[in-house]
Amino acid sequence: MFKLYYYPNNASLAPHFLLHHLNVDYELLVVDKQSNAQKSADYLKLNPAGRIPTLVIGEQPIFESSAICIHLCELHPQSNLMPAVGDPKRPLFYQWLAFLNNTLQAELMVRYYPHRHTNDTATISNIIAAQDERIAEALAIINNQLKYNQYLIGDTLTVCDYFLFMLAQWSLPIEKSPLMFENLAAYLKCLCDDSTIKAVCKIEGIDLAPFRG
Ligand SMILES: N[C@@H](CCC(=O)N[C@@H](CS)C(=O)NCC(=O)O)C(=O)O
Repeated sequence: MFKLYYYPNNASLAPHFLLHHLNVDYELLVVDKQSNAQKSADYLKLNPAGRIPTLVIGEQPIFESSAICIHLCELHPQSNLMPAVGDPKRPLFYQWLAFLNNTLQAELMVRYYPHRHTNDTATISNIIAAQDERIAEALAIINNQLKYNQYLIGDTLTVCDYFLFMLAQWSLPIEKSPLMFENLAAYLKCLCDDSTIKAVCKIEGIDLAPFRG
């Protein structure tokens, strides 16, 4: 039994997609971000970073969404959601997951929590404007990769696609939204028909209509 500490449409979304796709027995435990429950003493025992998500497997808590995804894929190699060791696509899998988690997601975090990156509130709008450009640069790189690839790493779905869908959803309100990139918009529209994405977005109350156009 897996326990996923989550909040709708947060960094728990990619692990949630994965748990659903793997058809494993899992329990969802909401971390009430509105009351800052991610900083409560009990939650900090599981995740000292005080962030969402945390996955608990038996007695073992794991935090960091990409680490959770990799671990779940390793527990379920038959799912083929991560290329096997020795597969030439394996390093590309690491490359793209790192790009998504350490570049695009990191830029989005600054974009949505700008007050954490300045002690002068007058500069917040400048931070947001700068981040919008940096996010657009990352989306352009992804858009280019999708020019000749059905999925991020070729012709099969991997956990990178679930991760990208999560970040694309977060990026929708940004000035140059993912829907303004031709290949990316077409890819996201197709992903909306994925049974896992449909089911999990329904559970988390995420509207897929903007992707469908
Ligand atoms: N690198 C972490 C980031 C997690 C993260 O920042 N989660 C956000 C929600 S999307 C959060 O918990 N924010 C609340 C806070 O920072 O207090 C991951 O990918 O798991």
